[in-house]
Parts: sequence; structure tokens; C-alpha cells
Amino acid sequence: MKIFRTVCPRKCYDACAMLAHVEDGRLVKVEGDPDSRVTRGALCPRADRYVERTYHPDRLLQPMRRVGEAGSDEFEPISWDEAIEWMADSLTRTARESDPRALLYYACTGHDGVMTQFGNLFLSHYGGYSSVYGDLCWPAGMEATRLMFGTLHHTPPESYAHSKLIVLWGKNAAVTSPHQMRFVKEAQAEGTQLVCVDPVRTKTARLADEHLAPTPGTDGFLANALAHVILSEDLHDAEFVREHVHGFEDYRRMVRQYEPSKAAEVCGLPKDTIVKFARRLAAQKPANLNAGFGVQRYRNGGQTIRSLAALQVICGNIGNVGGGFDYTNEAAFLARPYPFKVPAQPRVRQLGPVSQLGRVLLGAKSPRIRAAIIERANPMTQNPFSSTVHYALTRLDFVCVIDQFLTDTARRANLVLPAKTMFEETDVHPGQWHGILQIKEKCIEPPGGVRTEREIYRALAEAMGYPTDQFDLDAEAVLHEVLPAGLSVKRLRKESFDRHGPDHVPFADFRFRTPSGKIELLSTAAEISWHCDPLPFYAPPKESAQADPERFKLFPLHLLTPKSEYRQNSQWGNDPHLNQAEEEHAIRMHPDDCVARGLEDGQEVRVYNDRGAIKMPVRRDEGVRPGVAVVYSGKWLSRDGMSVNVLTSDHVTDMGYGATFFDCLVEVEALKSGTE
Ligand SMILES: Nc1nc2c(c(=O)[nH]1)N[C@H]1C(S)=C(S)[C@@H](COP(=O)(O)OP(=O)(O)OC[C@H]3O[C@@H](n4cnc5c(=O)[nH]c(N)nc54)[C@H](O)[C@@H]3O)O[C@H]1N2
Ligand SMILES: Nc1nc2c(c(=O)[nH]1)N[C@H]1C(S)=C(S)[C@@H](COP(=O)(O)OP(=O)(O)OC[C@H]3O[C@@H](n4cnc5c(=O)[nH]c(N)nc54)[C@H](O)[C@@H]3O)O[C@H]1N2
Ligand SMILES: [Mo]
Repeated sequence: MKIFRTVCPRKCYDACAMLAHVEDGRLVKVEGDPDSRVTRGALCPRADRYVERTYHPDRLLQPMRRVGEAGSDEFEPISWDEAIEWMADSLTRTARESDPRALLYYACTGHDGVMTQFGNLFLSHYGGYSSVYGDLCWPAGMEATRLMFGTLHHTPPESYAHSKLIVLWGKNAAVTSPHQMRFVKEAQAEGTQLVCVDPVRTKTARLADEHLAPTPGTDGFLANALAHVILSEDLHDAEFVREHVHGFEDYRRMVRQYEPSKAAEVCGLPKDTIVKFARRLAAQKPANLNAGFGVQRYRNGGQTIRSLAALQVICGNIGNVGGGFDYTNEAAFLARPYPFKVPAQPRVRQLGPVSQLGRVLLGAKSPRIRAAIIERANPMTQNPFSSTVHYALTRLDFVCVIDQFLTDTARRANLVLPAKTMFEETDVHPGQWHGILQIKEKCIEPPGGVRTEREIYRALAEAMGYPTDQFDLDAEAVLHEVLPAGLSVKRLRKESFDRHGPDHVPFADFRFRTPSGKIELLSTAAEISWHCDPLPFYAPPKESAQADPERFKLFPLHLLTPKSEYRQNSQWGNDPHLNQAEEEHAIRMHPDDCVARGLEDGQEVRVYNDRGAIKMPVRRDEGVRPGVAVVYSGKWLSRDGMSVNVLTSDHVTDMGYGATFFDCLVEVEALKSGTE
């Protein structure tokens, strides 16, 4: 038996440190690494299923050619030689008859790491490609945090022990960052108070001392109203603001208009609750405020995060032990790109924001998109307004998907190539919560017939007559170049790398890499870069009663589609054990909203708007705010008969080119008998 230290490479907060047990070349057990300071020997329910995932009977083990219609599971196995020849022919024809930019290269976050760069090396030789910009996940909040503080610092997990108050705002840490939640609970046991702000009484909200459930997308208004109370009652930290803040007087003038009585109306919370929460924020110092990604999946997401961060600024909760505004960790970007030598930079055509993948593919002209390579991504289920992705993919001449399973996206490919798992290639991976860089060690060989992406692109380069020497670089050689200065692979094998350590206090030196060198409540850069107001004024979400009363009349429910505890986006959606562990897959609504529509508990309903419709049972749930409906995302069209993203909007966030998954209105009705 051999034991390897490794780390979960999903796009996830926790990046769990794991020990992989291997016997006779086979992975037999995966457990949490007890030596990790932050994940401390525990795994989430998904990582606990890595052995089963690796040897899942549905895992793809050889290249497959689709013989049935798009969406079906009719594929036949072909040899690697045939697959590579077909792919090389298709790409050569695309470039010859049209332009290299008639090829779409699309990768998402199914597997992070630095060994994912070989696709780009191949495309440099190919000469060009089309792409989309932005990100489905976190960019509005990242941009907002950067505009205000200059960098994305994050407090270390240990700092909660010093906080009097922790606010988890639009973050369901008990589900999406369970190891963080352990630290929160430990602090609570010592007297720290936890406030959770979420329209839904989530697992996290149930653990909180206070839960505020505002109307979705109105948090910016709420935060500005809290600031109104804090400033009008002179509860702010005047000295901190004088020393370290740019634009305070403008901000103070701005928040005057956000009266708590107005906020009560807009956010649907009692005025008294708002006033009390404001006083609490100012009084219970040091306080940590952690904004989740959920709160920025709206058109107004960036400005909302700026309003949230501003609260910590005016209360002087920046640079102090136990304080801090947390969003994500700049350490997530510790590794640099590998300096490949390429004949010329590829000509990249940016088609548009990733949230509009389907729309921009359909609209691309001169050249139109003819072919696509998709890896580490499942846009058929994960991208918003997914019916547009469906139309776009089925119109292409050639689609190659590299994945471990026959996902909804893979079913629309002409050619599917089997992908390696995390245990089959060495790489490094940082955590976006704790920021610790860990080695992900290769511990087993890929099963016969499976190649790493690097090997796939190498074979393709060879078939197309490109030089292959750089594709032969192994993981150690790549890591050697991309790791932060002074850090070696050898050292990383012995211990993980934490740039700051457990006692780190972000911004303790009060130096901010912003244009003014101070915290920018007033940001000219926001205006120049994003045409946003330099102050964090509130604008309603695009799909709301305030912004679009006509739409609201037709579709009066806010649909939230957050993460399930039992899937990683769409991953593990094919795990029978986890599917069983999840509560029934249903749309959850407040009993009043069910009664108003004559819906019985458990009844089949149709959830619809002008983009699409799905059907599923409804569950009456007191924990969901009236006017809101909740469906966990990540179900598979091919397995579960529906993907919630046929309903979601493909608008773009106010900054960072993010997606607006939760900025989505729907209506729900009883399924009439005989309706499909
Ligand atoms: N409605 C709704 N939609 C959402 C969200 C939401 O909250 N609500 N969240 C959004 C967010 S935050 C994100 S990050 C995106 C994620 O979107 P995606 O990254 O597209 O989705 P995933 O389901 O994580 O995984 C993509 C695929 O990668 C494959 N994969 C895993 N490892 C490897 C590998 O080593 N090589 C290759 N080639 N493939 C591999 C998996 O099998 C999986 O099919 O989804 C977004 N979609
Ligand atoms: N179990 C599990 N964990 C995961 C993932 C997974 O798929 N499964 N995916 C990982 C990834 S890719 C990501 S991006 C992270 C995201 O993890 P989180 O940061 O927790 O973000 P979300 O799950 O998108 O949303 C969090 C909460 O925001 C709430 N919310 C929605 N709208 C609003 C609003 O207007 N105001 C407020 N205050 N709250 C609102 C939702 O009800 C939800 O409970 O999780 C990571 N961890
Ligand atoms: Mo994400």
C-alpha cells in the first residue's frame, strides 16, 4: 500500500487536502489529510466518493464517435489513431476553408490546475481560435473587491477566533465551504455571534444566531441603508475613515437617500431589524464580513459587493485582528502561466461574454463558428439560457468534447475523448478560501485508453505537423517554471505553501494598491472600466418588480438555483449514492405562494418563463422567503429530464463580465394532466 498526499482540484473554496491510498496500482481509499491546518482530516460528501467516481462504470475509457442524433447516447468506440486523424482533418479543413478563428475553444472549471495549458500551446501553432471572456463564477465580486482595496486579501481561517461577530452574506458555507464552517462553529462555541443574510433559510442560516432574508438582489440597498443608520448615528470609525478612505464624504452624502424605512420596503425586511443590525455591525467589533458568490450573480452584483465591503470600511473593520472583508483569496492565482515558446501569438477572436455563450456562437460571422473543442466544461447544463447553447452546438460541423463521462454536452459532440482524473496527473492547486497551495500528486496510471489533455494535444500537434518538444514537458518541468519564486516541487511535496500563515492580518500595513493608495469608496476606476457610478449606488436587478414591472406581472417569482451539497456543479450528478442522499429534487416555495397557486405539497408543477420550462414536484417550505423559489443546480438533462439553466438569464454583471444566474424571474403552475 502506498499513500500519496494530494488535493481536490475542483473550483471550490476548500481545496481539501487528501491522502490517496493505492494498492497494486489501484486507488482503494481517499481520506482527509489530518495534517492539513485548515481542512483537518475531513472531506466533503463528494470527495468522499472519489474512488467510486474514478472507477464509475460509466467512465469513458476510449474515444467515441456519435452515431445517433445529438443528445442520444448512441456512440461507438473508435481507436485513438482514428480519433486524432479525424480531429486533425476537421481542424485543418476549418482553417483552410475558413479561418482558424472558426474554431471555438471552450474550457471551464471542471478541473483547475496549471497542466491545463497545453490546449493553448496547441492553438498557438494552429494560429488562432475564437473564445469568450469573463467567467460564470465570481468575477463581479472580484472586480468590486479589487476596485475598493486594490487586492483580494482573505483572512486566514484561524482569525475567526478573534471575531466578536461573523457575517456570512450570500454564502452557504455549511454546504459550499464546510471546513470554513467548522472554524465558524468553533468561534461560535467561544461566544462569537453569526449572522447570515440569505433569502433562504439554508443549512448555514439554521446555524446562525440571526438570519436576515431580504428580497433577492436588493442587498446593495440593504447595505447602503445599514450605512445610513451607522453614519447618521455617528457609530462609524471616524479616525479610520479619515486616515485610510478615499471618497468618504461623497459616500456619506450618497447613503443619506437610503433610509431604513425605504429599505424595509425594497428589501422586504422590518425597519427595526435593519436598524438593529446596523447598530450591531458597528458595536460588535472586531467583525468579519464574508460575502459569498451568490450575492453577485445579479446584474447589480459588483455594486452590491462594493456596498457590502463599504460597511466594513466605515466600521474600521479592515486591517484589525478578527475583522476583515473576505470574498476570495488572491493566492488562488499564485502559479504563473508557463512561458511556452510559440511561433507567434495566436489570433484570438473574443466573441462576447461567457454568460452569452450560446447567443454569441449563433451570432458569430466572418467567419462563422464551424468547429469546437470543449474541455473541463459542461455548458449544456451549466451555462445560463442553455437552450441557446444547445442550438449553437447542434449547428456546428464538428464538436470534440474531452470529459470523463458522457455528459449532456458530450452527447452533443461528434467526437468524445476520455479524460484523466485528478489521480492520474501531477499538478498544483490553490484554495480560494484558505489560499494554501498544495501538490496534487499523480498516484495511479490512467486506465488503458485514457490520455491526459497534454498527451491528446501532443498527438494532435504531431498529426498536424507542429513541433512537439514542448508537449513532452512533464509536470515537474512545468511546475518548476510556474511556482512562486523560491518554491520548489520538492518542497511542495513535503509541505503545502502558505504565503501568509495563520496569524496574517490582511491590510495590517494599511497600504492599498488602488489609484489613490487608500480604500476607495469613490472609485473613478469603476466608472472608467465599467461605466458604473463611482459610488456604490443601488440599481435593482434586471429581472425585478422595480426594473421590469411588466415581466414581474408575468413571472412573479425570483428563482434561485444555488449549489447542492451532493454535486459539484454538474459533477457527481451521476453518483447513485449521492443522488439518494440528496433530498428529493423539487422546487421549494413558501406555503403562501403554493396556496396562492393552488399547489399541493409534492404535486408536479411546471416552472416557466419566456426562455424555457421544466417540470418537477413542488415542496412547501417555510424556510423560503415568499416570492422566491429554489431549485438546486447541476442536474443532468439526460438523466433527470431537465436542467434548470433553460430558465436562467444570460445577462451580464455590471462589472467583471460575470453571469446573472439568480437574476431570474419565473412562474409556477400546476401541471395539467396530459401536458408534457
Ligand atoms: N443555475 C446555475 N448554474 C450555474 C451556477 C449556479 O450557481 N446556478 N454556478 C456556476 C458556477 S459558479 C460555475 S463555477 C460553473 C461550472 O461550470 P462547469 O465547469 O462547466 O461545470 P462542472 O459541472 O463543474 O464540470 C465540467 C466538466 O468537467 C469534467 N472534468 C472534470 N475533470 C476533468 C479533467 O481533468 N479533464 C477534463 N477534460 N474534464 C474534466 C467533469 O466531468 C464535468 O463534466 O457553473 C455555473 N452554473
Ligand atoms: N457542495 C458544493 N460546494 C461547492 C460547489 C458545489 O457545486 N457544491 N461549487 C463551488 C463553486 S464553483 C462555487 S462558485 C461556490 C459558491 O458558493 P457560495 O459562495 O456559497 O455561493 P452560491 O451557492 O452560489 O450562493 C450562496 C447563497 O446565496 C444565496 N443568495 C442568492 N441570492 C441572494 C441574494 O440576493 N442575497 C443574498 N444575501 N443571498 C442570496 C443563495 O440562497 C445561497 O444560499 O461553491 C463551491 N462549493
Ligand atoms: Mo463557481
